Amino acid sequence: MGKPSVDYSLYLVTDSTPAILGDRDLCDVVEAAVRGGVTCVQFRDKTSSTGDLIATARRLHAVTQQYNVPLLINDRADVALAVGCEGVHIGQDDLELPLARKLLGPDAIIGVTVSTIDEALRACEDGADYLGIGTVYATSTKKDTKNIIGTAGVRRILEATHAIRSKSDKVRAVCIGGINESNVQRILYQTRLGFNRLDGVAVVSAIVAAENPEAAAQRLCNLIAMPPPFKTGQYIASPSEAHGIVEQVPKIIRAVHAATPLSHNMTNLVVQNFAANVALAMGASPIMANYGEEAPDLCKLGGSLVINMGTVTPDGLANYVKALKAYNQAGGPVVLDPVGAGATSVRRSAVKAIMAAGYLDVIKGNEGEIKTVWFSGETDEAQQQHQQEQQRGVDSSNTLDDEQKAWLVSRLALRERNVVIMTGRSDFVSDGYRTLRIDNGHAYLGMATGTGCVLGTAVSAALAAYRGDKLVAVVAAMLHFEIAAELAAARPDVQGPGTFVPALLDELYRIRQATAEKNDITWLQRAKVV
Ligand code: 3NM
Ligand code: MG
Repeated sequence: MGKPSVDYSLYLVTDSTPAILGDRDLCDVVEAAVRGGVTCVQFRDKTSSTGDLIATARRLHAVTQQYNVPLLINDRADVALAVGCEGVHIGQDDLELPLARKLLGPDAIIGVTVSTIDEALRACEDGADYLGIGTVYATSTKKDTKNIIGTAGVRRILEATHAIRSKSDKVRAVCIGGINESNVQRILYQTRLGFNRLDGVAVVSAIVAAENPEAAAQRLCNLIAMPPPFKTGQYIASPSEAHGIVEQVPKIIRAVHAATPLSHNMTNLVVQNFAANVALAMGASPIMANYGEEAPDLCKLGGSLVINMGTVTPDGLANYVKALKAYNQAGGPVVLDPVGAGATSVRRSAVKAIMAAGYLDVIKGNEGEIKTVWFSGETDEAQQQHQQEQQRGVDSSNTLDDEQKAWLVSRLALRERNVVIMTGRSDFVSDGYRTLRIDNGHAYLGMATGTGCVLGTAVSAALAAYRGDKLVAVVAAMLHFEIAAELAAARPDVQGPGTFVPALLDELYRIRQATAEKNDITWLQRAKVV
């Protein structure tokens, strides 16, 4: 007969506990799910007797056979043998893969749960048909999971196993844990490394606990087949990229001027007024709204969102998450400013929670903040080591050289599939493929409060008005802002940081007017971008 070819795109794992299944019949739920588009079913039941397992698995197999979908049994090769279904799924503490293979034969489908690169490599070497990579996100369905690895962890495993998985008998990969309609597109998007990507996602509660499992499966199927709303035009590499990008800056400034896009700021107490004025000077329409319940309405206005963690509170975090999800769904760009990210454990976990909740088009921070964001997605050991170094003071504010900064922003952007800005005397910005250093700005920017935060607002305005190449929009906002700072500082009436701030607003406005109304872009000659 040979090994059946399996479509892993929407993989259902069952759960018979009352909290998830309710009082419904498991076979009815599975049949509805398969009708809705589930492509593979794993029967997982950790409590029933062997006799009951075999009886239920037989009924399930009758259903899945009718729809030509494979049925795998969690953990129990004996049950799979008794039923004659397509295979098993085994965890790290279950029976060993070579033994399962010996029991079930070469044509059985055997999947293995993995949460580390070592486990994944071993499963591939031992002849797994697919990897179940997890736990992506914490889930109430299974509380004894070992590692929450996020999308960054899934990527690491996909990357490390790509060569071995690509050999003649391809080893497929799905991920599991906390996947639902709100995050499935993002998880597939952020874990993808070109052609190296997941073959599907595995879910329990998103289907089994749904009121209508058929409709839920159908919606998930549709989402899996479509790109996420926040995916916009990809860049086309040009031979002189820095030059090619700077050339496009006036177009973005005119777009902001013409569109007056909404810049929705969830920001800290210190910068609200300043950020609103910067948005206005650049031609955007600011709203300072920290209450998440407003986001589902505001996101429909075609603007963008700034999440600035400067004043983080338990309430604040829930509000950020609500707004982030709303903007992701609407395709509205989101900028994260992880202010003080490494300073306290509350902020470190807030960064993790925000990153787990949605897609951030841009992450903007200083060196320490970007480092914290980076380590928040790396292994637990790497994170602990970083924290110890921070505590020992090894990691004081300026430790990376230019090359390391460029490496860090590009790797983080690649990992998150977004744009990352690291501010400093020189700013570094990257989309993972193109990495630029911007040497504009003025020392006064470091002497007035909120100048870093309002750059996030400036970036949000450009992203909202221009939905093409995100890196170009970001660089436009940075140059608009930093060259305005240079022009302001050079004015004879500016004596120091106090007189500098209002002059900065004036120059932001003047650059916009010159560019959009007089077609005068001489200011852009000051751009120092390499
Ligand atoms: N295995 P839900 S997480 C069965 O990490 C299972 O190996 C996991 O449930 C792993 O889709 C999990 O409801 C439960 O979050 C996933
Ligand atoms: Mg198991």
